[in-house]
Amino acid sequence: MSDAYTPRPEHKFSFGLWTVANRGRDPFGTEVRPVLDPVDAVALLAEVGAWGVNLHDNDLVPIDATPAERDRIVSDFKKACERNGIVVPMATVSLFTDPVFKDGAFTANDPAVRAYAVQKTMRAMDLGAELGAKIFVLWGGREGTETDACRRPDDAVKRLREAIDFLCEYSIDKGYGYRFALEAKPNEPRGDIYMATTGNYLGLIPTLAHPEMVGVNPEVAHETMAGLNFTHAVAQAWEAGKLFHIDLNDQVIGRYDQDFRFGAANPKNAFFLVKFLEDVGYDGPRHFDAHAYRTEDYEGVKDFARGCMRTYLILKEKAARWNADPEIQALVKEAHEAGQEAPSFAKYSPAARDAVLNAPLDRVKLAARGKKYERLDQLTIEILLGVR
Ligand code: GCO
Ligand code: MN
Ligand code: MN
Repeated sequence: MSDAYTPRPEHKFSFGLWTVANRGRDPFGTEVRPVLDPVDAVALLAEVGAWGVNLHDNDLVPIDATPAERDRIVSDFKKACERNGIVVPMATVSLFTDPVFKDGAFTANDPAVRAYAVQKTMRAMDLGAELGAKIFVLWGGREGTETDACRRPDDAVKRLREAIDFLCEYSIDKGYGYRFALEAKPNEPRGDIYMATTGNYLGLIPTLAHPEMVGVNPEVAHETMAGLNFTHAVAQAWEAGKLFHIDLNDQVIGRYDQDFRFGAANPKNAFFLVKFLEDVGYDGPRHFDAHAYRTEDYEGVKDFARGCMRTYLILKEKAARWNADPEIQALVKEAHEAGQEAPSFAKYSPAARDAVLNAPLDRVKLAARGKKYERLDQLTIEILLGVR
């Protein structure tokens, strides 16, 4: 049965191979689910109605595969994607799993490790291009420290820039047409990661050689772990023209990296996020970087994946309802009205300068106005709780 909450290709819902094939290992316990072959993961995603699958190089091709093994695996995977009508919108690289990256990848102190990280990324870009990916995510999970005795943090920034600049040139050289999406995280697996927030990357990007090729991939859990407002980070990225990709999941502030099903922890925050993405017309992939509870078998993984997409679509409908609600819209309109005659300072001129300097703005009268946000928020909650 299909309804308004049935995922369709135009919704651009994608999952990482590493998300649905996540086997539930954690620092205290072993895997609880059997290995899921990438080919079977693609079939699972098609079954639940997803549009795309994303992958790290080594989600698909083992790090020590021979060239012949690699080609066979990639060819089987491509066929599975075609058979199931699943696309590969984004590719990425694991610069965190192998022990070689214990001191970082692009920022490691050993120049040979840094070169290996760049080489591995170039090969992952080849793989992604072969599968049709146009977005390349870089998540520097190991680019950080437990002790700052190891290097000057500004050297890490310089090394990161050097690597990204080189990879942009490689994409141009090969005609891959990639857009790089940089993903921040405050900590885990390192004690502290250098590029802790989306804002850090938005500061780095204008200093790159090809800033037009580079944007961000904000993740709900990552800004939330740091106690920040995720939608604000997304909005700043969007406003800067840098929202190239997004990682949707959920997370309670102050906990370990939870990667919960989208909307599972804080539906109100998820609502404002979906409303923002839909209001501005974000048309990139809606990628779920989350995984099923450790209690689940693969039927539960399907419930998890279906739940991510269904919650997104329910919240999208709630956002449309919010936008169409006359009382809510009247409150929003009223909240934006000028309390007094307000001179414009949109453009500087001697006349505008004098108008602003001489405006008889009454601070006390302006401060006395109630904003009615209690009512506005309550109406929002009532929409979310399904009574409005
Ligand atoms: C994490 C990250 C990763 C990245 C992925 C893509 O917290 O582990 O979110 O899942 O998104 O490695 O580069
Ligand atoms: Mn994450
Ligand atoms: Mn992520």
